[in-house]
Amino acid sequence: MLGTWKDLRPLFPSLGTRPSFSGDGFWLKTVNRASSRPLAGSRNSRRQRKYWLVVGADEGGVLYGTFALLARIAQGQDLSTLDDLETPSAPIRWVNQWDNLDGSIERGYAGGSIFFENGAVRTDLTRAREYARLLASIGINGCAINNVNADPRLLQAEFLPQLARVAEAFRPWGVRLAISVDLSSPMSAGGLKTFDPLDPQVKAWWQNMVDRIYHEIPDFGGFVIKADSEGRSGPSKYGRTAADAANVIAGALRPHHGVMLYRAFVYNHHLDWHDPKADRARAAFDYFHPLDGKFLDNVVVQIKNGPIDFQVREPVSPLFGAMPQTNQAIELQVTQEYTGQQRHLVYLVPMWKEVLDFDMHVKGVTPVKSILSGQVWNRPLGGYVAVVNVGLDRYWLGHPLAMANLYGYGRLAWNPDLSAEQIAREWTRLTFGNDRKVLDTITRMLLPSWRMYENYTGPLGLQTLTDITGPHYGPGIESSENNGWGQWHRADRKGVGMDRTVETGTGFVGQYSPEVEKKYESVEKCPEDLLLFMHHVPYSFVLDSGKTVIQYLYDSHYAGAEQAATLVEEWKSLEGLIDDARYAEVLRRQQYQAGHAIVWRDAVVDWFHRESGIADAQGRVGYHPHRVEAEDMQLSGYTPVDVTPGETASGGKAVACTGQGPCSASFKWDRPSGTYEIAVQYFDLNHGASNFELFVNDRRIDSWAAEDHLPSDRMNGHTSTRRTISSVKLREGDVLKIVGHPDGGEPAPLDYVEIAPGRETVPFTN
Ligand code: GCV
Repeated sequence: MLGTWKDLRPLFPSLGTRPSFSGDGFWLKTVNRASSRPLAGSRNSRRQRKYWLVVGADEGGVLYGTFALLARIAQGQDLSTLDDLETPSAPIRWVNQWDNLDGSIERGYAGGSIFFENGAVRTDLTRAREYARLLASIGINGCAINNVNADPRLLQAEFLPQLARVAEAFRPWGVRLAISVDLSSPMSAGGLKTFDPLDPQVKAWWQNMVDRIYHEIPDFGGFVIKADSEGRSGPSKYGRTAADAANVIAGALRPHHGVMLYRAFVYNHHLDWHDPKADRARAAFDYFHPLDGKFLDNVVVQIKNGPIDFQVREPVSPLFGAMPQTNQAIELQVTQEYTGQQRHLVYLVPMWKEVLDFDMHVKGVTPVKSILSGQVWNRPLGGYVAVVNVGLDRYWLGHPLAMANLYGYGRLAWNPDLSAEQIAREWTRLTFGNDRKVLDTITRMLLPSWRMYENYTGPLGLQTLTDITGPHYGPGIESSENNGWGQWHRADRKGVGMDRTVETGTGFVGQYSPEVEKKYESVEKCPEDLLLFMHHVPYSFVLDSGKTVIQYLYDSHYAGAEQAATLVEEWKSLEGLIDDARYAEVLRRQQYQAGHAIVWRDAVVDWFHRESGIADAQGRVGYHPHRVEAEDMQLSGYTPVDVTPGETASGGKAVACTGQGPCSASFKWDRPSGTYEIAVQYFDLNHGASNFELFVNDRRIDSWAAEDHLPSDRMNGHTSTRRTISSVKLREGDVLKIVGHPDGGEPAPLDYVEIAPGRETVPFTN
């Protein structure tokens, strides 16, 4: 039986006094109650009936309690005696979508928007409805549907009825609609001459706008604001603060119970990289800390988990410990912008757990999670926001296993004490059923995947060594340097890492409480996985393991690429236990990841090798005995080209078929006969769909199309892709030939062929 406490208590007096649950909380309880009808065959005794009760603290609680009961049933849990009382950890449990009105999604990797197309809200909101149900099933209660780089058109009169349609789709699932707004809207959408928040006309404009929204959407959630950040307009234009701006709008929202989430992602992206004291990591604290206590009670400052920008590893933002008189929400990123864009399996829950459990030491034991819940400083509001960016893709996020992150986010927002493993297991059961092997294998794939990705993309606190001025996907080690964006790792010929100490560096470390500062300030005490975030050290610096920093960089990249390959084997062991469509889709992505991890590995180790001039003690870097470079093959039609950055192609070069084609590249196999695995490394640009054929002598043994949509139209670390052909019998003297057929301006580019004796190699005679 489902109902609120108010409804159910009179029917079940045995429930006793009201339990301690509140907002959105629930109680799952089994009770026995005498039925009103006597038992068949007995005149006196009354039938005892067992009831499963979903008792909500309020209506939201009934909804979440029902999902919780369904989840227990789906996981095959024992329901004979239920007594489970839950209250969510925090009132704000929102998601943000960075959808644009034209239907694209900023940092979205799973198809177009489920909300917008062609400048308007989509006519068909089926997916939006399904999304709301999905969000409700994991306890989410708010969704801002448009990009924080907000389009002012959203506040035009004709848009309101369209937004009301989305709110209607959300409503049955308790998800409140929110939108991101641009602070200059009074000018751009309202025709005023200013958007100075303290101008009375501007204030009146916001009030009027908010009232109109609530007239159409009475349960509207509120606004998200990105201002003075990455070129967005903001209060600084008028010498005003974030608090001035936030409060004017929050004041308008307050009578309607709406909230304002003001993002702390405010920084100068034109920093002077020559200045050793300049530091983007300092920005949020420097800007917001002095504003503590100045925000209205329905303003929540939305703080990214780290001080930079969703890197593979960052320290916790010091701002969490610095605003006792301000409501705070953490902003996490489900969409894997810097963590493989859902082409790489990266289960982020272990990372988020580290952040939420991190003790800020600001008032006794103060983990971030208890600051967010409002507990530490008795704040009325606070909580969680995640940038999700689901799209029209059939699996919502592209990679079917990436949904473990969305599920995990919701579960942590509800209860941050859950473990990463428990969440992985729950999700796997609910998604793929209760088969033991499936459960254990997928859990085993998910749990180490973040560390694995870190190993091959930027360990020791280097942050993701990606192309930061490009799509944030493949390797681009140097792109972090010599520009104003401030994602510096300061690697030079002698050493690596950014000195953020108080003593000699930027002073960032001093933004933490004294206990935390002490730990980070000292190069000896600093946790090694953040060493290079906090300190600049010579490559010869010796770590606890006894390895030098440079050797660690080499080793972790080799280890990471090897680990990524194991995911393929793990997944293959589930063939027949997973439906064909999802099996094939995950396999394709894991095989791709295994190949791209090698691209990452080679680019990073080559770059550091070149920069430091220090050899790999294990002799692997720059030594590829099983590779045949395309530029060294016998070429017909193909011409050698330089690849930029050089470390993203083997030997810095590839070959391209720039004419009509087809072109070919061939070489003679002069090694022992045997059965081998052949890897062909090529570039798959986001335009065209070149075709490749692989021949042994005149026998075609494989063909494929380069038809993926990787985020670049050039040959580089974003587009370098590996095709692996197993169990190929080669005889000494055989000629291997790759024929490339260019298409749509994509010149069937080839980097190398690698034929390694591996697990598959068995002696072959005859
Ligand atoms: C929506 C990073 C992303 C941007 C994003 C920004 C933000 O810089 O690369 O795409 O903009 O963060 O969070 O506002």
